[in-house]
Amino acid sequence: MQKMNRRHFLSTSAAASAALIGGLRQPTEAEAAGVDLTPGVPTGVNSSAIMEALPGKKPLIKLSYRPPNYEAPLEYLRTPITPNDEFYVRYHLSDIPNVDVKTYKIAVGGDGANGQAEITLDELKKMPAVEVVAVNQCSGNRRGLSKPHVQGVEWGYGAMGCARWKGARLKDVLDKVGLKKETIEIGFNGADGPAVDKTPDFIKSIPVWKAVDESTIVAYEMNGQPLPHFNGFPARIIVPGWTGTYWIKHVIAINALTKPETNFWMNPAYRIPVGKFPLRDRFITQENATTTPITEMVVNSLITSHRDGAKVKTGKVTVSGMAWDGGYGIRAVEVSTDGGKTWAAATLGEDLGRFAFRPWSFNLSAKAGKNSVMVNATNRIGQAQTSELIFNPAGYHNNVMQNITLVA
Ligand SMILES: Nc1nc2c(c(=O)[nH]1)N[C@H]1C(S)=C(S)[C@@H](COP(=O)(O)O)O[C@H]1N2
Ligand SMILES: [Mo]
Repeated sequence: MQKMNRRHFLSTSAAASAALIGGLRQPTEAEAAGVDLTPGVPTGVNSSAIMEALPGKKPLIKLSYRPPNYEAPLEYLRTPITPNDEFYVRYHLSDIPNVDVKTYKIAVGGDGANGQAEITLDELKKMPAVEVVAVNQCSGNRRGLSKPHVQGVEWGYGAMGCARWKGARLKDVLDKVGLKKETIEIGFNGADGPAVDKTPDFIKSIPVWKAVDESTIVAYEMNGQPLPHFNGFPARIIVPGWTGTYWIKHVIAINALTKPETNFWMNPAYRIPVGKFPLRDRFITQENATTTPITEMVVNSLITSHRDGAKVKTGKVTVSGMAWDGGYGIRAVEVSTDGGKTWAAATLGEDLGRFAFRPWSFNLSAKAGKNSVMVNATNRIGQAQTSELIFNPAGYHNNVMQNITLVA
């Protein structure tokens, strides 16, 4: 299988933009022949994936069309802010309506609320606005790399992106109704629905302490623009630090709950084994003896400048990428060129806040032949990446240090 080089990438994206007007474009022959879209993902999956542009998007790696699951190729993750038309798309349900802003409203209530309210988009925009730069990463990002192999969408490295989100604080939205002291969780529903009756509606909840955190918002802007349709137009929940599953798109209901939300998407879905990951954020009302909902992201990094096996010239090579975590902030990124025996500090780039991608770069001297490059990020509470996969049945939280080979 041929590697997707820069030239190939540019020519296909130009062709794709030209073909965008008509909606879904046909893959080019080269794409259909199977470029190496997500290095490391099993061959069968790789060969069935193609680059395809959804309306309003540049070509993304298509993993499924109904529901739409499209990940970003490495090239889109080279900047700390991911452009809206390059941002990945993840859905569980196939019936995704085009929301009409004239009739759109969010119903706020639930048995834990003192009252009920309906909030239009205009009203949401009139509330005090806040901005937060935050990484949206699917819990299943890198699932395709899990060994042994697990069920679910075979994501490579690109089920993530980082954007500047603007909206009203969820806390202020909840203040419109007032919370009873018995409230333990805040639940969300979006306008999308299942295409077949047997798929449960996608409803998620978060603990009340996370809901009233000042960084948790109901966003209507992404990078200064209205949210793209496929990223939740006209409004979505942003839960900085936590994986994308809670970031409900096209949100139409926000409910204060006095009992734990029990639907399929809270349990058994989106669960991790208790005690296996070094996480602080707990979701106690959902915990049981063996599993707990996935919450904050684990500290992680990605090399975005080069693919595994990339050809380089001997001498100075600058390797760069992104690092991120669950909101403590990145303290250091280190690189090893001797398989992990010794490590040297990478240079950190612009700090867009503790929830954002932190760019890093490192100059190495490539010698003729194979050059190993390993990367490890550490956050401000001292957590670092793992060298061995922490296996779990859903393939979540894969933060194994990358170890790529550059060939000079
Ligand atoms: N309404 C709705 N919101 C949703 C989902 C969904 O299926 N429906 N999927 C969630 C999951 S699992 C993820 S990872 C993120 C992905 O966000 P994105 O599509 O904007 O990249 O959306 C979340 N919000
Ligand atoms: Mo997800």
